[in-house]
Amino acid sequence: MSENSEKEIIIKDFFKSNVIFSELDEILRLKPETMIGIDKVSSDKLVENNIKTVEDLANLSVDNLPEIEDLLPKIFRKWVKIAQVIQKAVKEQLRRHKKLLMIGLDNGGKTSILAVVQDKFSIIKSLLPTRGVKREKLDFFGYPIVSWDLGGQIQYREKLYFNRPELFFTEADILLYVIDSQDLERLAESANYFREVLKALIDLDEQPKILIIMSKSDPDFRKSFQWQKNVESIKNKFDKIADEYKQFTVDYCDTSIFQRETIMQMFSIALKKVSETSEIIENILEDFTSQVEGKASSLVSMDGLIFGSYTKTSTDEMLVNNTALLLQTLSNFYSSIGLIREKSISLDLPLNGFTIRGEKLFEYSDLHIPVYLWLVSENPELLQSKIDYFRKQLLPLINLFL
Ligand SMILES: Nc1nc2c(ncn2[C@@H]2O[C@H](COP(=O)(O)OP(=O)(O)OP(=O)(O)O)[C@@H](O)[C@H]2O)c(=O)[nH]1
Ligand SMILES: [Mg+2]
Repeated sequence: MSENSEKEIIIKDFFKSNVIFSELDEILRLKPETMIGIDKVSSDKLVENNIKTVEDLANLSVDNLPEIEDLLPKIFRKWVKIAQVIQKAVKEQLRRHKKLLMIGLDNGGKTSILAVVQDKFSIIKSLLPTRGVKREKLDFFGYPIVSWDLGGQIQYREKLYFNRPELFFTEADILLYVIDSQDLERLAESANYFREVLKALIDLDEQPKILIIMSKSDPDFRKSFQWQKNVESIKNKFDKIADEYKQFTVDYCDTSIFQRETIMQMFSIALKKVSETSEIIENILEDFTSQVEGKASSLVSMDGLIFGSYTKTSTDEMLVNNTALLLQTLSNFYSSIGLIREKSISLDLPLNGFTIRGEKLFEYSDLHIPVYLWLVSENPELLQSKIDYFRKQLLPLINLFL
């Protein structure tokens, strides 16, 4: 049993046995009567006094409790103290997860991006607008990440998020702000929403890493002049807003749900921004590339997370990363029809005079996700003598990536 689930069971012990919750943070929104020792009548009294949830109870001060008819102060104080213990345990638990906030106008493509990253392609065409906030554990990269997908319809933007910003915008590690690159008519509306979000973050003294995603940059549209114009307008507008609030720097990525690799690359950039070890990984890849006389290298997990790359040009970067992601997709397909996964995957391009090769280095996390080291090289045979040396250096850094 993992440490996480042990703690969860301990928290559950504070509640009556018929209480069911699937997500940790639901606990704080439960009614007081769900706690052991609080009867329905007393709970109703609390609710009448605006103490509607475990969290409301925890937020009271034991030294300054309101007077509630028929409720002994001694008992009331005990409940508050227990609620505070629960609140602390839940918050500690949640903090261990990286929190990923997905924000943007309705219809922007937030929920679709989260579906693609989890390979849930079949749900995309039946997606409805997200109602309120949808929290989900991304059981994907092997790291503890919780996504908070904030439905972008106007009623939530106006009535929910900014009334209690502390419930939504605190302790986020990454903010992905999604703008529909095909819908410039709503650019001003989106920019205003973004500004409101930044203001809320500043008020709360929060500073997540921010990535602006220009969604719906589909392959055909991306080739058009219109796309270039739209991207330029978006960047102009959002750079200006970021300039107003100096503590934030923003980066841009474009994605399309029709090209999974654009979404994987976007997530890789986002996670690298919060990783403790990504810079060291990239230094090691630089050393590796020079020792094996290669052109470019990249470290990629079998589910598509790019931990780091070393390349001299952006063309080489696209070459190594796109090849890795596409050949790995092929390898996953082979594996799905029962073939044994090869330790080495190679693509020769003799007319261009080089080879792109991926070597399996190790597996990481409880999910045993394989990680491949990719190299673009004119002499791929130089790789073999060095691989063990780099395997040893890279494994601990991958385990500590997030
Ligand atoms: N062409 C294209 N359409 C997309 C893309 N991503 C999402 N869509 C479509 O855009 C629509 C809205 O997508 P959602 O993911 O539900 O949007 P959302 O941002 O979650 O919307 P709310 O939940 O209301 O905030 C759906 O019809 C998707 O199929 C994309 O990359 N390209
Ligand atoms: Mg949605």
